[in-house]
Amino acid sequence: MTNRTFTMIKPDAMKNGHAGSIINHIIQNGFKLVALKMIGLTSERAGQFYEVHKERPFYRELVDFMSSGPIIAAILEKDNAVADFRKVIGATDPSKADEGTIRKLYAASMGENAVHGSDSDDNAKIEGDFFFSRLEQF
Ligand code: 3AN
Repeated sequence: MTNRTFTMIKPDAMKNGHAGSIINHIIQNGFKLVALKMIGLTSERAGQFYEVHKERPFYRELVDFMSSGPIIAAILEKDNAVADFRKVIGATDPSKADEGTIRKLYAASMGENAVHGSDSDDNAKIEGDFFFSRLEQF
């Protein structure tokens, strides 16, 4: 599957009231929603999701943050979805993100950076399946 990616609207953007604007921004950039849910991650589930970053110094901070409030998880469809969505969200560090990107518009810091976007087709599939059953993926 090369035309899908996975995203989360993170707790900072949810708390700051940016969820609606971010979903609209995503749709306006040509992505179609094929799965969507609002969900609270426990620290255990957040830890599993970010398992690949387990050895990084920011892992605990990241898990605590991602379990600090509800998120919106979604699967998005578009040609070249993974790469195009990374362009739409901007750099991991919002201060380095290009003008008009979601992180430039809505994120405050490297840790609390408003949105997640998968970094490969394989991870998009793994991450989408982490949140959505087959019946929830349209
Ligand atoms: P991206 O989300 O742009 O793919 P990754 O995969 O390097 O970035 O990092 C995953 C997540 O870990 C980021 N979205 C961010 O929330 C967090 N993170 C990355 N680097 C740092 C850091 N230096 N300090 C705190 N959190 C970080």
